Amino acid sequence: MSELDPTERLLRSCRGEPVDRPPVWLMRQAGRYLPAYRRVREQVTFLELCRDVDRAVEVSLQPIDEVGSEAVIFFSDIFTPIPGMGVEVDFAPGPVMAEPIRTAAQVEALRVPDPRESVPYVFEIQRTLRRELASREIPLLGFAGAPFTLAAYLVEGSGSRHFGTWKRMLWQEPELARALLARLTEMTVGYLNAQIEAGAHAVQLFDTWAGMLSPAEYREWVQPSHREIAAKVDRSAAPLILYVNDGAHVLEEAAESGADVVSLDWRIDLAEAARRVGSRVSLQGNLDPCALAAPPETIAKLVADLARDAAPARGHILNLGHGCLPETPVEGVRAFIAAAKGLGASA
Ligand code: 1CP
Repeated sequence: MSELDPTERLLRSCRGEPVDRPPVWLMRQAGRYLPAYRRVREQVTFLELCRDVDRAVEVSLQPIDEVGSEAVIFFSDIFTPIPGMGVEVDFAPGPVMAEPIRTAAQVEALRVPDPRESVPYVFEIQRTLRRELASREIPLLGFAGAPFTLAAYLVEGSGSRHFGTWKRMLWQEPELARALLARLTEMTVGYLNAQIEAGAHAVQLFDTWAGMLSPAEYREWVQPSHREIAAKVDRSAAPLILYVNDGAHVLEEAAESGADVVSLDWRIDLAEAARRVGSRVSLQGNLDPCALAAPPETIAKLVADLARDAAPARGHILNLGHGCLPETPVEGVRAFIAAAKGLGASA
């Protein structure tokens, strides 16, 4: 097959159409492992960086020039749209709520504003990126946090090992938990559709904490919001990628969410995942981010193994199994992307 441009390659892979080789990008590809990011970050706080259109565009583009990534994810955080709902959030370095959400009155007070008004800079960043990327034919990815993961932080008040307060709420005050998830689902649908309108070629939903539930709990507390989002987001304009961290035990449920792509962490082999999902969805992943500390030859072998294992899937996007870590050697990231690009040459 003749060489596709990176946008066409990504969109075709999402939809399970033939490609010359798998596309490649990395979750958290803009961040502290890059000296160029650290230089920008020294001048501003994380929140300022997310709201500063010029700087956010600059760090979003860094992975293209610095490591050769083939997609751009706009620089932001899953908590960016939350202050617009009336919740005060700070970063230290993860999200911290001034007042954790624990009562019905707090849930009822949550607003679902038009994101174009509450976070206009997000769409300005995306429109600018689309213009910057047009000549390079690089796709732009939008994203949002999934309702379950957002709720976990909102109720707990910050990151946590087990999110015990949030999990107790599921059992002690299920109606309150359901109301919170419903509000977040409505916000997420509007937020993703506004990103698609601003030019995102594809959008990713990050469910970092959904994997801590049993399969039955996942079907009750997670899958309904994924399905509602997949049904209401304009997937004809932009495919939906669903990332469920630690989700090998709920792979079938993720494949039946209505998303176009399921993004997996490294705890499952792509060959097994491909067998289990069949032709329902494409796959994304799934190198352990720590493996980027290996020598370049080892990384090249790991990339070839991932591509081979994922070959029976209807489509595959090469990526990590979770976000790139701050300690990651830049050379390891370059080796990962170079190996992915080399897959076409040997095919
Ligand atoms: O100090 C700094 O420079 C801030 C560190 C940082 C960065 C670089 C945070 C705070 N967020 C981000 C960017 C970010 N976060 C992106 C940017 C785009 C990219 O390059 O991929 C994205 C997509 C996210 C998404 C995100 N934030 C998730 C979901 C994905 C995942 O990694 O699991 C989650 C759970 C968060 C919360 C968050 N924000 C920041 C931190 C340190 C955390 C984790 C908090 C914790 O639970 O410990």
